[in-house]
Amino acid sequence: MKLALRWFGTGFDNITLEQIRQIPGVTGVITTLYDIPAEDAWPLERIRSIKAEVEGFGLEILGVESVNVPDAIKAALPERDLCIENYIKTLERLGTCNIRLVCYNFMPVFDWVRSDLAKPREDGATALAYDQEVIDRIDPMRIFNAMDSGSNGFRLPGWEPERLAHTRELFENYKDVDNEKLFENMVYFLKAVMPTCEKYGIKMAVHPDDPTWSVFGLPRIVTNHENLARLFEAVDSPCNGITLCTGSLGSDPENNLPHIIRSLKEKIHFAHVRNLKYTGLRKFEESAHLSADGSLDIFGIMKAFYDIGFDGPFRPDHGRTIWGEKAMPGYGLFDRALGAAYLNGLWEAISKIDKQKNM
Ligand code: DNO
Repeated sequence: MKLALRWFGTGFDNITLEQIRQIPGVTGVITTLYDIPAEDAWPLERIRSIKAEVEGFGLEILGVESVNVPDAIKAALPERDLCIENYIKTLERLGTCNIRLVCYNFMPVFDWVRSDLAKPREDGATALAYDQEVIDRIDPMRIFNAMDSGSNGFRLPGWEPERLAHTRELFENYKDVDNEKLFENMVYFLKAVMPTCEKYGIKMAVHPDDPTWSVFGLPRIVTNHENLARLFEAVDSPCNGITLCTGSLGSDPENNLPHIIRSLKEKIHFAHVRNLKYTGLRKFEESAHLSADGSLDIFGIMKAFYDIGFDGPFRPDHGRTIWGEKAMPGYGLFDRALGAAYLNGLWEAISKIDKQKNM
């Protein structure tokens, strides 16, 4: 496995490449061009320059998270084909620069949603949390303000202010889009980009919906094993795969993560490993990565990745905000570094025990 940390780029992230390279075992970053609107093709020069910057610190760009898919594609608006052309240009330029992993999501209007970005925990840290009852009381037109005001002044991934200034119009676009239509639109998009992905060997890794159920009445389809299997059957290419995000898929306690990992195998292009604690129905809080701190068995999850021979990039995911750090909620340095150390430890133990068994 290759261990990575998500980095939002100079000017957007307060964490530096210098700090990231000091986390044991981390050999690369997962990054993006954070300021490019989803509709636009990424300029080749910008890709080259961020790659040179990362490599200057002895790190590698192990993948992009995200090349965002515009709502015009998700909702099949008239500009969809033009947006797909631009998406393909971005893929070609990434391929030219030997960047071969692209994480994206197919959630309408909003990316991940939380009801609280800094919920105090018993240990004195704060963490991201979700409570459906609280979400049900929020006017969807005001959710951007709620997320933005808790962001500590950072621009949150998937919550671009320019785009979300038009929340009402964005909702309008989806008035006739149900789960089935969204699925069709996703298949249309993937079929259009697959030939370019195959040409350059780019793995498209869809991020599961977070949480895995409909929020504000919008459709959501990347939610469980059954839906994923259907997607991989509809667009049958080795480049069509998933970002196995344990926290997102794991928001639904019905999703048996080690089982999903074992059955999806080579469809897993990228992994986000984090823990969460169920606190009620459709209610959870994010916890430290350690299994005992949450409801997910992180050892069982890492063992499943080991057993399928997973050799793609891994990253610790959202952390708590600890030790007084002023951080983007979920993306501070300290708790993600602790998470990375823990994942390293599990991996070393699992692989050494396995090797001893075979001696
Ligand atoms: C949030 C992230 C998401 C993810 C996108 C991928 O912390 O997990 O914003 O990056 O959904 O496109």
